[in-house]
Amino acid sequence: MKVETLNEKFGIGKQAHFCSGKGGLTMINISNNLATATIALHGAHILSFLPNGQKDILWMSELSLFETGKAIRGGIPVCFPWFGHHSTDKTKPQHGFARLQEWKVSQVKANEDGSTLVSLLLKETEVSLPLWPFAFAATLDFIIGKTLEVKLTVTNTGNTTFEYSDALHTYFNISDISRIRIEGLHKATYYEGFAMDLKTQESTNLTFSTETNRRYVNHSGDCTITDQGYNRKIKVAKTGSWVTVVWNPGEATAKTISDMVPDGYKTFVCAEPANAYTGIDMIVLAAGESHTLTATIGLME
Ligand code: TA6
Repeated sequence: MKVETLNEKFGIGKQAHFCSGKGGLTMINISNNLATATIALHGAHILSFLPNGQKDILWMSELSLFETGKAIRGGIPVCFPWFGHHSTDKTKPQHGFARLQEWKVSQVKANEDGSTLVSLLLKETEVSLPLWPFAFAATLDFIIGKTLEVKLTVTNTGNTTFEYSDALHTYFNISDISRIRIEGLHKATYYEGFAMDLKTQESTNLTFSTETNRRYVNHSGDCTITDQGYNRKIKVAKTGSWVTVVWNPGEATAKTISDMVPDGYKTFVCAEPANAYTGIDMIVLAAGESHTLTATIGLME
């Protein structure tokens, strides 16, 4: 749908305005009394979220691609219907196809509390079916207010049971990776990278001095990112998620990532509400069933 038509059908003055953004991708700019945000229809990908008077909560790579069929680096990539590599076919796109496809707008609404709702929809397509042969409806609801709520609901609209993994692969904007700590993972068990041994986090705080890529399993609690440099605490609350992924590539791996500047790793950390450990935390949906994963992200007073 053209930008003009989207504005006619769904626009709400300055509060919700569609435009052609970077790389010609269609985006919606939200500006209400509580926050501003930008969401690309490509991938249902939120690029920025600024509660009033604050620096962006989300990090965006200055070298990110903005191209049809390519993933955006930063913001919140939506990983679905699998997280990471496909379990049996490595030629299929990493983190699934949802972040590579343009989603449709189903609703934009000014809420009474001053926040703005944006609902986007993805169903099976000619692109998705060869990769994953199931009928589905995925809805991504964003509520842009004092906090950012992101809700991914997947419904099995076909006749056969399917399983999937998912993640809201959130890149948080931080002052410096050496000046943050994450709380909420004490005593949680995790897998590091591709290692198969389960470890337990003994420390109260997770701090970063090297590459970190952990999947905390059986973890459905909240996390808090305390940033000494920006003097703020970001709370990441979630529902419908049993895995928390924490990722920072560190210096050496960052150099191998082409859509990120070499020291880009210093200014973000990913803390990701997910269901993402093959064999343990897949979501299984019979015909007609739905599952919802939500993340609520905001600053602690
Ligand atoms: O969430 C961590 C992770 O799965 C890492 O292993 C790392 O590869 C990262 O996601 C980024 O993946 P991407 O495909 O966006 O480069």
